[in-house]
Parts: sequence; structure tokens; C-alpha cells
Amino acid sequence: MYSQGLIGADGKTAEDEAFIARFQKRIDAEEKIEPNDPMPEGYRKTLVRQIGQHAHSEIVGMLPEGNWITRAPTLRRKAALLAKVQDEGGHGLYLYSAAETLGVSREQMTEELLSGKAKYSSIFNYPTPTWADIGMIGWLVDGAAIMNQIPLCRCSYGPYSRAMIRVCKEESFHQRQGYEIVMTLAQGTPEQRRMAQESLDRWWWPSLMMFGPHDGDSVNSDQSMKWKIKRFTNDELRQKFVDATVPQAERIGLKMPDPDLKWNEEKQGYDFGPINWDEFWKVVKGGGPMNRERIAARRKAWEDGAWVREAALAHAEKRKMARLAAE
Ligand code: FAQ
Repeated sequence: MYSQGLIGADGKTAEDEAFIARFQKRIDAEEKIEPNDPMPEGYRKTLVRQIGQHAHSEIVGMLPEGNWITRAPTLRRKAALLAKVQDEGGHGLYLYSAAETLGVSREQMTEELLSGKAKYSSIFNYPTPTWADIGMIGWLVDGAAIMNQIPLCRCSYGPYSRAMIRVCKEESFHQRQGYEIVMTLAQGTPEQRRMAQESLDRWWWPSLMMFGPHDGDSVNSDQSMKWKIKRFTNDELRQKFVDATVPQAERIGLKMPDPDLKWNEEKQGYDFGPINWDEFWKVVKGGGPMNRERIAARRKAWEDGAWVREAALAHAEKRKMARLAAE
């Protein structure tokens, strides 16, 4: 893990006005902040919170799709899904590493996830009962993730922004494989079309919730925008996603489950119906359909993997000793 000279967090340096102004000047000049640079404690904490939540989302996000690896309908689909789920694991690792540069350990982050203190994306608390759900996750969930993450490639914190560049390249491949699954079903038998539409009906609204609460309820947005961690607000990104996705549904003959959805010539975007924020907060607070299962699966994986972590540490220690003895 990197160590870094934190202003404020080191307990020695005051975060006085001059320091805050100097930091903001760097941000405004689009300079990247790197792990050893002085930074306000609030900036560090915001990044640890967001990157940690993002990492947990990637790892928990492997579970709904992992559920279908053994049941994918063809060898081609199985190979693609296996590779996709593996990519999500890789994204989690880049992100945990990026968070570690801010002085937090992977153990700490995992404990916070398992204790319920750290959040992960609401979307992964929904079940995947049909194969169409795997297409929907790629098309909608990866589609929403890309919309949110492309601006994060320009995030002010260097390690996070660089991790995002690679993640976005892979996510865009995921989005296309998902859309291709849905397109195939939409052009298939009446049962397959029904399966695709039924799945879209279930995933559309939770996908819109992925962008977070309305701007008026987004407690972190203002400061995160000022620090150029976020480049767009939750509502701005949600609108972009709706505008990009509705024509994709139309092209394959599926209908969005929203009677209020209509093109608004004046704003050159779609108006859409109200989001069920009660459902969103219920899921975020642990009351979604799959919250318990997801955390139980992560806890089991963490406990079952303890011996691997111990063995890796013992091996590293042994190599270090051998190196020291040879010197
Ligand atoms: N779920 O003040 P804001 C993926 C919380 S990766 C749960 O607006 P902020 C890849 C939020 O943490 C998907 N909680 O917060 C994949 C805050 O609580 P806190 C994950 C949510 O941070 C695809 C409170 O509500 N992506 O899908 C959610 O400024 C397929 C107030 O909200 C990222 O994490 C939610 N949906 O904006 C994997 C991207 N929304 O922490 C497998 C990075 C909000 O104060 C398969 N993160 N909350 O206690 C972000 O861009 C931001 O953190 C937002 C939220 C936009 C998610």
C-alpha cells in the first residue's frame, strides 16, 4: 500500500484557507491529484467512499450473472459471459487498488461492506430468474455504468481516473454483448420476445435508480462536482442514459414500461415518469429482494478465501526472508 502525506489526516497540518484555496486552484486547473499529494481530508474520504462503493459494486455485481454461467444457452454465450464476469472481478481489483492509494486497506473496505456500513450499487439486489436478464444487465446495467463512468475518466484523482479508462473500454464491450443477447431474443420466437419484454419491464426502473437520488436529494454532488470527482449530476446522467437507450429499445421492437415516456422537442430529450424513490431507499438500506443473499455470498467467499490470503502472505514472507538471507 502507498503511504501518503495527508494534510489534515496527518494530525499536523491545518487545513487553513490558504491550503484549501491552493488545492482548489489545482483542481480548477485540471491538474491530477496523485497519492502523495497533499489533499483535504474531506476529498480523501469522499474518494474512499465512492471508489470503495464502486469496487464493492463490481464484485457483488459478479453474482447475478455468475448465476447463469453454467446455464448459458450455447458455448459462445457461456464463453462470453465467463469472460465478462471475470472482467468485473478485474474492475473490482483495480478499484480496490486505487482506494488503497488513499490509505485504506482492502480488509477494512471488505469489513465495511460485510457490516453494512459501506454501500454497493442498488441494482445488484435484483434477481436474475431468466436468461433475458443476462442480456438486460449487459445492455442496461453496463450501459448505465458507462454513462456514469466515462466522465469519471476525467476525475481529478489520478489513480481513479486511469482505472476508469480501462474499465470503460471493457464495459462498452459488455454493453454490446448484452444488447446482442436482447436483440436475438427480441427477434426470436414469441416466447423469447415475451421473455425479453418481461425482463425489460423488471430492469428498466432499477437501472434508472443506479444514477442515485434526484439532484435535490444528492447530499454529495455539490462538493464532488466542485472537486471534479463528479463531472455531471445524477439527474443529468440519468437523462443522457434515457435519451441514448429509448431509441435502442425501439429499434428492436421492445417497449419501455413507462406510460409517461415521450419525446420533448423543446429540451431535445425524453420526458419520463416518476421514479419510485421509496423502493430505491428500501433497496439501498438493505431491504431489496436479494440484499441478504448478496452479502451472505460475499461473507462466505471472504471466509472461504482466508486460507488463500494467509498462504499468499506466508509465501511473500518466505521469499522476503530468502532474499534477505542472500544479501
Ligand atoms: N446504490 O449524494 P449521492 C457497475 C447512495 S458499477 C446504492 O448522490 P454520490 C459495473 C450514495 O452512496 C455500478 N447507493 O452520492 C457492473 C450516498 O450514500 P453515502 C456502481 C447509492 O456518491 C455492471 C447516498 O445514496 N457504480 O454497474 C446509489 O455523489 C454490470 C446519496 O447519494 C459506481 O459506483 C445506488 N445506485 O453519487 C458490474 C460509480 N446511488 O455514501 C457488474 C461510481 C446513490 O453518502 C455487472 N459512483 N447511493 O452513505 C458514483 O458515480 C456515485 O457514487 C453515484 C452516487 C452516482 C453512484
